[in-house]
Amino acid sequence: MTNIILLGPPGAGKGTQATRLVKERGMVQLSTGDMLREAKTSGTEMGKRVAEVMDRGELVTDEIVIGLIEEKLKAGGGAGFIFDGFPRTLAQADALNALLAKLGQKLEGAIQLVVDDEALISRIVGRADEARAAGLPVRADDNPEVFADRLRAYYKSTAPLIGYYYHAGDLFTVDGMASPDAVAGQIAAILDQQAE
Ligand code: B4P
Repeated sequence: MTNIILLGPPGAGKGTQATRLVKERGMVQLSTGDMLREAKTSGTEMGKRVAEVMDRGELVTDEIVIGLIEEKLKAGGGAGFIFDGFPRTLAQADALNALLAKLGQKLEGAIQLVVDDEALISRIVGRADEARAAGLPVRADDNPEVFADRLRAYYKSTAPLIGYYYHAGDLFTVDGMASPDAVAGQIAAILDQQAE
């Protein structure tokens, strides 16, 4: 089993790369963003609380997110889990280590996608424009004002994870400014090297 984290700011391409890894390697994507968007549409009290927080560009509580991940981990991970957008805080990182240990598993690495802030903003605006043009729903948090708050939350709560995984000897860095194919190539090289 190869369990990896895709780490990076909002719009870095974590979801894009995770989708490819599912197709190409039979891994299982655990996207907390997708899980929370699903919870938002459920109409439950929890879903309503989640919607308010996400639409402001803030982070949902560790308790909710860790609970969602724990449930999915129990279902099994095929060739391995891809953690997409999780962990986003140090408490979530500690919880993930404990959950994997309980299953007799471990993490092979955290792959950091490095993208500069300007490119992130233009990707998010681009995604919203594409959805609008196709008549699809636009994510409530994909607008420049909320995006600034998402980025602030990233630097405050999630960026410290880079040091956390670096000190654990688990950090790999890829150039997330490259094309999606080139980014996928860099990730494949890391995974193949780890498998040797
Ligand atoms: P997420 O759903 O995780 O959203 P994201 O970080 O914005 O997306 P991602 O990095 O996956 O970008 P994507 O591939 O889609 O989180 C949304 C919200 O949920 C958070 O703000 C928070 O409120 C909540 N949340 C989620 N997880 C949480 C947690 N663990 N704890 C607490 N709260 C949590 O790519 C974006 C765009 O870029 C796409 O349009 C894509 O086509 C384009 N793109 C991708 N790669 C590219 C490349 N190489 N070159 C050019 N464009 C590229």
